[in-house]
Amino acid sequence: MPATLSPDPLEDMPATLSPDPPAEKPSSLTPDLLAKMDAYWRAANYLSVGQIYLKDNPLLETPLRLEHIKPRLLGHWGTTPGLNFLYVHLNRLIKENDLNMIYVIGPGHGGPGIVAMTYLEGSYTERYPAIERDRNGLRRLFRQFSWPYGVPSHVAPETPGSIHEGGELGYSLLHAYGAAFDNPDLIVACVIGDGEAETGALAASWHSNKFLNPARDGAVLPILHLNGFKIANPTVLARINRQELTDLIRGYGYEPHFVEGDVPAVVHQSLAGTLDRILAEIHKIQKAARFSPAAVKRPRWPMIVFRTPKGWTGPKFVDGKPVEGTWRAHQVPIANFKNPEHLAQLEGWMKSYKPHELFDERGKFRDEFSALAPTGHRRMGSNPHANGGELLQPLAMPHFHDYAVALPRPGSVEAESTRVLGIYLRDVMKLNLDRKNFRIFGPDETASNRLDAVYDVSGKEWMAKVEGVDINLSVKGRVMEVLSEHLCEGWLEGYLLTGRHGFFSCYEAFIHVVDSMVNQHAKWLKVSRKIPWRKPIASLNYLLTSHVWRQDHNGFSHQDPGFIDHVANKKADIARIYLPPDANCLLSIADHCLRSRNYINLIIAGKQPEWQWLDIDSAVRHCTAGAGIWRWASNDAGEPDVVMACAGDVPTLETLAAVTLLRAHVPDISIRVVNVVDLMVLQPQSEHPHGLEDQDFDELFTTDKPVIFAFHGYPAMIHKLTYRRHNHDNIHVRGYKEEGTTTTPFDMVVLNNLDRYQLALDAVQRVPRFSDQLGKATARYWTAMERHKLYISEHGEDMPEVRDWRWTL
Ligand SMILES: Cc1ncc(C[n+]2csc(CCOP(=O)(O)OP(=O)(O)O)c2C)c(N)n1
Repeated sequence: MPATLSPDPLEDMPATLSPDPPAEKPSSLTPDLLAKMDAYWRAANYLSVGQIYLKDNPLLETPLRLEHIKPRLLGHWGTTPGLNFLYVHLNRLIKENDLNMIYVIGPGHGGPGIVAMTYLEGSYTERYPAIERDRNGLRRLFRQFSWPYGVPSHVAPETPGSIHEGGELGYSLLHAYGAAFDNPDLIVACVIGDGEAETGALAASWHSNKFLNPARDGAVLPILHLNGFKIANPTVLARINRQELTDLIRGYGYEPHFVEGDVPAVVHQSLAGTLDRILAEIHKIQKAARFSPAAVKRPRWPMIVFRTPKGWTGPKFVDGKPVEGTWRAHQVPIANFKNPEHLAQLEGWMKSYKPHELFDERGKFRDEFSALAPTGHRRMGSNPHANGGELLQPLAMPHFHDYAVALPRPGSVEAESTRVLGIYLRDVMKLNLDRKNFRIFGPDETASNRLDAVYDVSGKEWMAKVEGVDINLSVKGRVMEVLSEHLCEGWLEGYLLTGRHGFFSCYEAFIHVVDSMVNQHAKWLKVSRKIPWRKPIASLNYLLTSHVWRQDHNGFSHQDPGFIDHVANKKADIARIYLPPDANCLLSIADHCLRSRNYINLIIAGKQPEWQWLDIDSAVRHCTAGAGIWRWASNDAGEPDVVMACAGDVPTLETLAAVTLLRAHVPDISIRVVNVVDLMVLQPQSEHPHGLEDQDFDELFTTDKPVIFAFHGYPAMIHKLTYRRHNHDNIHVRGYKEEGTTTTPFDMVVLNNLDRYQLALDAVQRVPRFSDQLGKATARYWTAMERHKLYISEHGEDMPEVRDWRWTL
């Protein structure tokens, strides 16, 4: 579906800025409104400081004493007043314009601020009725913060209105864009810490504007929170000159609007005016795009540079050292309350917000101020987009059996598993085009991973320039391709967290780029499960292909199956790992994963032509069980000499080839072949819900026979999963041991001792009754190895007996 126009008008646009662009002009908040908004901000700041410091005396009705102070002071003040200031102003914008808006906070350590704001607007108490809107509620609100079994210091899943924890900096803008995709009425205000902006993920995130279509998607309003400092250092963006910063932001395709200062009244006016102008600009962009979607152009979206002091309104000096406007404001500006001056200073600081003006005698936020907040779902703490499960609609799914590879018997047909899956995904896409709730993500690899059938129904989203040579680019694409695993992951997370579905395909080795992001998402899911009001969201589905065993052409850099280990460390109620041995199993697994909720599903499958083993009915049975004896490949009649186990497509092939070798050379050997498709069946039931009961495990693997286990990943994983099983001492695992290079596919398995000759030798070696044959078997092995090495050196490809091998038993 090639795009026929170039939607990018920015390419030739000269920068028109003067060397020192003027700050935004003040606007016209009435004095009354300004005073009330300032009071609202003071209330939020008061509650933020209260949460960090106090366990009692929330309204300072008696002089502050040591016993009112928390014994452990945990929290971050520095970013909080800025976040609060922005929230108050976004509230005005929402209310005056009836906006559908959510707030993503990059510096998630500003948690006390968002808790305070959602408390003031009432969202918090609706989710947590014990935190009432009176003196008792305030006391509990303060006490629970960063308190054992209370609430975390960050904008956590517990925080109403949040889709972004922000503990690990770098992903705010990605989550914001993910939320905005396919949500045309939504505006996502996204605060980016100026420290956060130094991360690689955030630096690349600005380019998300080349993938957002104003006709179809919502808007993201990036707000760079230029408070100048990180924990202990200045930030880069605060120490380049204004023109350089402007050029950088314009270079990313945004129009910066500067709001700066440290005099609240001035900044209030400036921000209000700027937000009004920006909203008008957003509406203008959207109106133009929606008026003629076919001619949509990439706009220059507005963004805000919000330069205010770190720790604004906090203590200016503590112990003679400057705090407000410095890195010292980052966490807890005043500590060590053994010093009586500090107690007085904290009390003075808190009283500077004039709490008695803000809260009535019962501790309730006064109506004249609380009336400033939006109501119902318009409150950012109650917007259903920030609790995506509330909006989640199941996908319309094709019947996956219809895409099955037909095979008369095991090993009689070859197919590329991911290509088969691609046709199925094409139809998942097609069936959900109207619902606008499914996207496919990949770092420039959708076609390489053989999923290109999806382009028949949806192009690749692209708002930048299009040239004649390009194919499948479209301003309406639902396939998201950008060479950044960070961007793919972050967009997908944002998309899922706001109640939609997605699928991420990636080269196996490079998914590690997002290891840490996966950690964060897994943590989010784990915590969310225990929060009754957080509704389940669609699972995060990975297809890892172009995997370790078939990266022979790209070499060592592309060979790493360690993501399995990474995901396996996650909580059992989150992590699922599947190794379908063929296309029909892959279909069955993918269908299951797309229907599942709240999981991280890891699927690993090859894209090369491979022998197919199971017809679709057998595949469904096998995948439902998670592991099973392949009777057609076994001859054990219930009492094997050896169990040949395998997990992963290439290990399955090598195992079956080893079986044919053994049956040829050791005619009376009795072999059982067990294939594992759901890796977590290996764990005990007590550890993972998919874990087999011990008795079922023993029925597959026996209690006393040697198990030669050929595994896709690092061998230690199998030992880790099975160490409590009866037969563990007898499980001998072959897998990837960090040997690789640019070589033939078969040499890859040879280098790692996962090859059929090795597996066959292992079997003979481990069965006591064949000890007299070990010498001959070992000689056979070395002869085969010599033949293999000589052959590939001379011919550059694998031996015919390997290339042409097929299942004949
Ligand atoms: C990826 C990552 N690295 C390091 C940290 C530790 N850390 C927490 S806050 C912070 C400074 C953040 O600065 P900024 O983004 O400017 O936020 P603000 O100044 O508004 O607090 C750092 C380095 C982190 N949370 N995440």
